[in-house]
Amino acid sequence: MLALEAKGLTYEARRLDNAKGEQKSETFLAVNPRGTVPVLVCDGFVVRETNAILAFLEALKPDPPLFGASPQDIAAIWQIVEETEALLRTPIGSVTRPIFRGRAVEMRDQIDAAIVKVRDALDELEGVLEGSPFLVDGTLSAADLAVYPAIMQLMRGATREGADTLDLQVAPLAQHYPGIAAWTERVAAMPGYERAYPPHWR
Ligand SMILES: N[C@@H](CCC(=O)N[C@@H](CS)C(=O)NCC(=O)O)C(=O)O
Repeated sequence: MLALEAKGLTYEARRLDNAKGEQKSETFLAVNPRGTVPVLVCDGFVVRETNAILAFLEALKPDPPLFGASPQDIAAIWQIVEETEALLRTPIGSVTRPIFRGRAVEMRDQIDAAIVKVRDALDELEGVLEGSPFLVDGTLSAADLAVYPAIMQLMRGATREGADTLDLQVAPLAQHYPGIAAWTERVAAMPGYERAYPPHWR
């Protein structure tokens, strides 16, 4: 949805509640047999997989580019997009899932191991964002849009009840990672950000 906003495309957002089985309903499985989100439907054409959706939007509306223009920028953006899953989303999920489920105390060993990997990745991002407003070439790109939701997920988890019993050392973000904190504010200032913000995250 952030990419749709960045491209200035209009869309209708539909939220599915997986806990209520909505992603496995007959209606949704007819759209995406894998039952996963996100899914984009454009003029009856269905695209699943976040990165496939981003590539589709880039081809549909090249301006403004989210995947760069020079070979160097294109490579740098794809590198971050590809690495986000392994280096950020997976360890962040290992930290936040137990917190969201109220199981922080019993899952402490898993969280302690994962937060080390998360902080390594955050150190790297901080190094880049100390000297640049966005991750690649000083301009908002798919790299920022891939990393941002993962960081927000981490911060939602780190400020949840129960997280105070842990030693995450990530919140407040501005205290631990001022460059990343300032970058989150720049992303949040983009037009349409409020529209794209998941209502159930508030
Ligand atoms: N690699 C896929 C992952 C999709 C995915 O697993 N989405 C989660 C929500 S973030 C989901 O739908 N989980 C429910 C399920 O797998 O049944 C993508 O980036 O789109």
